[in-house]
Amino acid sequence: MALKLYDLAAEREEVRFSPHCWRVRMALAHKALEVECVPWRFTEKGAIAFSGQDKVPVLVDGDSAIADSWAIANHLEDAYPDRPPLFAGPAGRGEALFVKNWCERVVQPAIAGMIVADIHNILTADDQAYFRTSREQRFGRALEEVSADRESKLPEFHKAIEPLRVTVAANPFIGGQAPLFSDYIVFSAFQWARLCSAFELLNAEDPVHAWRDRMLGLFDGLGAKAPSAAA
Ligand SMILES: N[C@@H](CCC(=O)N[C@@H](CS)C(=O)NCC(=O)O)C(=O)O
Repeated sequence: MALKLYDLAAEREEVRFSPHCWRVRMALAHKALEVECVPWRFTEKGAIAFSGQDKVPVLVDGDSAIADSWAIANHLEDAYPDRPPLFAGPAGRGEALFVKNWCERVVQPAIAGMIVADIHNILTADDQAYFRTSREQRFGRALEEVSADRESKLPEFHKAIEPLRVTVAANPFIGGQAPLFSDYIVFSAFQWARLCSAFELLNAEDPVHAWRDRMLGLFDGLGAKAPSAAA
């Protein structure tokens, strides 16, 4: 039976922009597992209540429902050991947790500060109301104020991603010669930005730009072909 993934959708249903869902899409492609992606919106909490929580991604694999992108990656690695590995063994799994935490604590908040108003603008009317209220509570000010003057935030962002820059300048991927789940985690933050917003985060000569291009081309251009709301 095909796996089923509840995947965050914009007003245009084909635009799937969640960074946490993208990690899972890439991980499934890495393991060459077929998946049915079910569009889900922020306000459709009832549709994923069976998973015991209220966020996507949620993966349904047979009788199991797994929520949380990290738990899903671990499930895929353990349930499909004969498929290409997502982690470089147990130590690699530990190191990938560092990459996840760095991405979620440093990279994603910095990107959110630049694109949050654009995210709002691509949602359905119901989701816009929910997103504005919940995110303005989180940021303590209007979404438009958060991402105003975003060009001025780029130098600090470029400095923050220096560890990624020197890594992908030395090797084609964070995983070394081939991509691993760590690559999918960080790539998905950039994919989120490019599908929601026309604001370019990276200079063309940045090694991170070249790495993002390599990531976009994987799995027959899965990332590159994804419909964007930012065209
Ligand atoms: N730690 C979770 C985070 C999941 C998460 O924050 N998902 C967002 C979409 S990217 C969500 O579903 N948010 C629902 C909400 O804000 O109500 C994971 O990695 O899966």
